[in-house]
Amino acid sequence: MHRARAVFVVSNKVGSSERFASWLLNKPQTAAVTVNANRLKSSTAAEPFLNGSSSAYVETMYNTWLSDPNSVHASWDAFFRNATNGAQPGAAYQSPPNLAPYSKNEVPLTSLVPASGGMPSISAGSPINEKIIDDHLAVQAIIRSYQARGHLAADVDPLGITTANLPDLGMRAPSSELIMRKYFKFDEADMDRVFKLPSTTFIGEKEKALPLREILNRLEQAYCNNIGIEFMFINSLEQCNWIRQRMEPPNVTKMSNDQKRLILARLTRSTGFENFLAKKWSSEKRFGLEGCEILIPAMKQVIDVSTRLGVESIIMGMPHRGRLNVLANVCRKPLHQLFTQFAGLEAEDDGSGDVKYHLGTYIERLNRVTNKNIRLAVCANPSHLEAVDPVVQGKTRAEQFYRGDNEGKKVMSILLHGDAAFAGQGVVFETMHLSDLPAYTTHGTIHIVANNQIGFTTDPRHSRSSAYCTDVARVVNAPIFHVNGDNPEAVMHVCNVAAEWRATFHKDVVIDIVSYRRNGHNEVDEPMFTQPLMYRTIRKTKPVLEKYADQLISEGVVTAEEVKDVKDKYEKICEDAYNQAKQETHIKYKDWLDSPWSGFFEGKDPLKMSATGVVEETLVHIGKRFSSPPPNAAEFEIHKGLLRILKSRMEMVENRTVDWALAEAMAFGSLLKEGIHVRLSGEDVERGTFSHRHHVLHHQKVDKATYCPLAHLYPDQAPYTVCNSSLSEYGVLGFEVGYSVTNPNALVLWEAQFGDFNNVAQCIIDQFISSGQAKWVRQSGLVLLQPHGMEGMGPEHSSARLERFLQMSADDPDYMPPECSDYEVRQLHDCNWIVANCSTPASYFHILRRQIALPFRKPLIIMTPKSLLRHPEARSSFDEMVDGTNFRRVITDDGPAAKDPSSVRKLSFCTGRVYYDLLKERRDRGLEKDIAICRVEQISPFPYDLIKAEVAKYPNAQLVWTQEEHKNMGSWSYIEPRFRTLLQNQKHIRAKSHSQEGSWFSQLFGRSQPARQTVETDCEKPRTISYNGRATAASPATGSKAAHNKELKNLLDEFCVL
Ligand SMILES: Cc1ncc(C[n+]2csc(CCOP(=O)(O)OP(=O)(O)O)c2C)c(N)n1
Ligand SMILES: [Mg+2]
Repeated sequence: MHRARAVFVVSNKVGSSERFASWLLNKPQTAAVTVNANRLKSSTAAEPFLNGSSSAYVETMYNTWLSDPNSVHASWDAFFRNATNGAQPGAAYQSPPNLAPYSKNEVPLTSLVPASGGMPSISAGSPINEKIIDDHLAVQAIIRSYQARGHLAADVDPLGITTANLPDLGMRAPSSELIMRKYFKFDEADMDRVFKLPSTTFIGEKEKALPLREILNRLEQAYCNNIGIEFMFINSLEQCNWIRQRMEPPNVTKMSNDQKRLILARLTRSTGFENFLAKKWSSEKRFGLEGCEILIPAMKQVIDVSTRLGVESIIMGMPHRGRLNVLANVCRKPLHQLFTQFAGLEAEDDGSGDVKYHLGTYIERLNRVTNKNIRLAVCANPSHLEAVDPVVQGKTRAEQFYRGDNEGKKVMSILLHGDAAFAGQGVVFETMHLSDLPAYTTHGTIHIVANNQIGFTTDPRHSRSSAYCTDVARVVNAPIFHVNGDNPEAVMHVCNVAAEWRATFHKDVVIDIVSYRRNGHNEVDEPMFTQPLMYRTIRKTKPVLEKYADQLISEGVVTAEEVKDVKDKYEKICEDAYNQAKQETHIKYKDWLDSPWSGFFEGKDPLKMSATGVVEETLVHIGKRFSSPPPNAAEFEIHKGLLRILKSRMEMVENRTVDWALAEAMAFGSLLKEGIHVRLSGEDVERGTFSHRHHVLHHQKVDKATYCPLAHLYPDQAPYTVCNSSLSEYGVLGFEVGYSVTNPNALVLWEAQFGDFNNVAQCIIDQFISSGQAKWVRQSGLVLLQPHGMEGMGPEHSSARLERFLQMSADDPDYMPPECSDYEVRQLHDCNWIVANCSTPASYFHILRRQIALPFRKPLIIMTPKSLLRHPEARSSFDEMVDGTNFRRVITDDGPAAKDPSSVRKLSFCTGRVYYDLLKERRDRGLEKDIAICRVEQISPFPYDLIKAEVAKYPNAQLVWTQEEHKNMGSWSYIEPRFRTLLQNQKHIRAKSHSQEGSWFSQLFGRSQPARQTVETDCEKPRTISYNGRATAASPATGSKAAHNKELKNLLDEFCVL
């Protein structure tokens, strides 16, 4: 608010009724038409429409008339002619012909005539007095002014300070006079004149006209009391009227006694909870809600109304402030579970856990007010403020999707924000921009800002350049309600309206609870260091519970005894839970899960993976459908280039081969057939950045007529969604994380336009994808498709920064897991994510399908190709995809080198597209017998078992890792220590396997070790692996094509050195 307020020269605050009365005092009149007054020779008193604000207009008209009398309206022409011809004062004006019938005017004109002022009276049929029109226009302008800018004068700050650190505390919002009335002058005598109300106001309720005094009174009440509303920027008149209808009529915020008692009870719990924690754990950080305790009753009110209007499930995201209180009093999470978080107990289950004010929860319970069942989830979130916003939206969208809730009537989201973070974090904007996109909308989010007018130690004037912390919401036309957190009834009214708004228009809405922070940023912080004056005021401010209790006692709604009784009862509840918590010996992370997958894990062997190959008939069916134009091809005209693409696809199907796009379509299609929902999201994914995918065919003559073949493969298939996203990485990737955690039986993929851009979403990658399961026991099978490859396209179109993903892989480089039959699945089970760089379409097909074949879910990061999409050798046969085939973590050489391995002089490992460069070079130089190439398709978790066998197969070969990335990038720093471990371990394993067969294995896995192949080598000293690739660099790729080619040549030359 600081900016809005600072714009005006503020005067000492007076009561709202005095406030508007003060500016009604008559000011000296200024001369009406100054420049040409003499020439007009007409008295302004006798021509009253020349007064005040219209003078500039009259002057302009006069000057225009002087240059060309025909250029002004006939009425002005007559007036100026009469005036310059010396008409008597008051006689110059001649009314223009009446253009509109008066039938709609239900107020007799005579009643609108001013009681005094010496104007001629109106009799039926006589011309309308100009002053009446002007005054009406002025009143209309004032009404509009209140509607548009009343919020600037509203009394929404419980501390009554303009900004947190203004020295002259006690300053209040600028008066209504300055904001709404500056350009309109009325006398005290005008106050009792009746004015007809325009159709754009509802202050009159059933009355069509009101005295000016009452008009102003009601406008003050509606717009300048404890609620400030921003809504006039909304483009829809219907929506503006809807808000006016709910905010303008007198007494709209009035509550029944029962409602007041309910607010008091909820406020008692909210306050009591923080007090209890403060008493028991005085030096623990909990980011308490003190100063904004009304947040809890506010959320409950939003939930009550939304439930009454049909919502059954609410997904919430919120930051640290008041989070424990929300879990306790909004979600009703068992208090003893909350209290055990303070006890420093060990966890019973796996994971590294998170601090207590980040954990999520999921609760299904009866809403006692509406008597309906409701599901409430608070998403776990990281410290990174606002990062959870898109995740909540994705989860909400997914839940709506699975329930078939296409309009968002059953599932909705609530996002809570801090004032500083809401204004400062760009992801808020990105999330807002998803709110109305067809494949991302959640049909309206209720945003609640716990606006304590401070961010850690920073005042608003230093933390934002906008008037309000909520200005970001204006971009999506969301109405914004600023409300004084110390007026509980005003807060509840705003919550009612916001919930109804969401249910009516299914659009975002913002409730900005202006409040304060009674303590420091956390309970051990000293706020007086930085905000001494603000905190002096805070110390003098009574807690809202006390204020409200006093109010209700004085109104006779409750007695002091009742107030005490409610307080004592809650304290007893807390005390009992505290004692129960003391009995606990362990905490369970599972108690804090925000997305339980009921039924998914039950009865499953956690190490049993289903097959990923598919019967040929299915491949053919999907291939043909995917290669065919729309069924109504005669009418549906697609682009000629696409016809060619479809034709070549069909030829591939007939030849039992696939390219990248076809393999992807077959993976998606076969999963859809199996009832797995597939969703592919990202920038331009429908066509594909590289124009290879074409999942949506566009009619060339009919706008918006499209056809998506994969959505029409089988009559009973699962739904397929492919959607171009907004140009956002952070927001959209967060969204897909949320979508992916909702249901394990879905393949959710996000594709970066180029992998290079994934770092814009780094926070989501770090905070949710790589660490989410460890922190919150929440699994996600999300797939990140990352176009990657050094193809001379410069520093920002080459590298998905594979090294970063690998660095975050949590497998220990010094530990080589023992071999066993289910090695692959065990490794996958234990890793935090999978990182792969596939070199063949079949590999891509299998790894996508494996995501669903796994008995658990892990994120999958795939480096995907660019030039390989069309590379003639990057094709796979159906033979590599049919029943009985599987994902090959490592693709070994099967050429001449493999026929005589002991003669091979070099074994080069590599991953991804560089394989094709190596293949060509080896062929061109006739080195196929001398160099073996082994492709590592799954880089992490590192396939020790397969690589070990491959190393052993070529006992006399030097070992090399060839990569196209720079040395400090790509896979080298990941694979090098693992190769070292593997090469050292070979001897060690063989020695151990004779003496202690099975013992350490059974300790680890609880059963005896399966038979395994031991590899004999002649090496006494461990072999080593050397590096072949680009040198280290700061930038991922050169911008010079020549330098690129030179670098590539060097690495290929080096590759061939024997
Ligand atoms: C992205 C990010 N940057 C910085 C921080 C450190 N930080 C934690 S709380 C906080 C202040 C937040 O202020 P506000 O949003 O107003 O919430 P409040 O604490 O006042 O409720 C900051 C800067 C963070 N958690 N996340
Ligand atoms: Mg704040």
